[in-house]
Amino acid sequence: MSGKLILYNIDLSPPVRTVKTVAKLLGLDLELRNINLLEGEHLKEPYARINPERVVPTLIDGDFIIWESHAICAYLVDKYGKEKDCALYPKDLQLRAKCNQRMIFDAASLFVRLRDCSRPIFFQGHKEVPQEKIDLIYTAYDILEEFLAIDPFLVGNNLTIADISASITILPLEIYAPLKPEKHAKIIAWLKRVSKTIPFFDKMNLKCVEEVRQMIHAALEKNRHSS
Ligand SMILES: N[C@@H](CCC(=O)N[C@@H](CS)C(=O)NCC(=O)O)C(=O)O
Repeated sequence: MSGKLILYNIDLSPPVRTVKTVAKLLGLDLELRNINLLEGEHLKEPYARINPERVVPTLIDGDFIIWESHAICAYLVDKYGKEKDCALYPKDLQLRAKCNQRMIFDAASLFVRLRDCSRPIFFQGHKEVPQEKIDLIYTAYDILEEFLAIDPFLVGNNLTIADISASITILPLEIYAPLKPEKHAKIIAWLKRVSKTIPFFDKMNLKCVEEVRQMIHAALEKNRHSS
């Protein structure tokens, strides 16, 4: 390694926690540099120069800069994974293609639905989450149930970075659209399986999700009382 890996961080961000989870599974140390999103630190220099998309996380490895949590995780496994870590991002081309597809589902469907509920509450003073947005989350859950119809994980029998990213997105999505045991039994069982497979999963995530839940409720309350 050319030096310490630097990760631009905010604990409350699911994509950041995904990268931290993968790095920890690989036994990598990260130097965390906190970015205060609520104060707009990510929109200004010097961060805006490092990452023109102005989102976290961003990873710096020597003179190499990469952002987008899924791309970061794939890079970390490819570059630093040992023999025992290979299954996290399968080398078999078809399994890898499926893993990429599931990660893009997380980035383009699950995370976007989460962002579309949260941003208007924190940045546009919205007083409630429209039912259409909640319905869209439930549609994404239905698709995920189908992904999990046969195999225990999103790509066959082993945990991959697709499971890590999607499960970490689902936890806060549940604040808006709770999973229903009668409809989402496979997702519920899969979340338990992921948390059992990653010994620090609950510790890494549950407190942060609770904090986000309280922030959302407080922001909604404040927005409802302002004219
Ligand atoms: N698909 C990206 C999403 C990154 C993202 O949107 N991160 C949020 C924090 S959870 C952010 O930086 N938001 C700032 C903004 O939207 O202004 C990833 O997985 O890294």
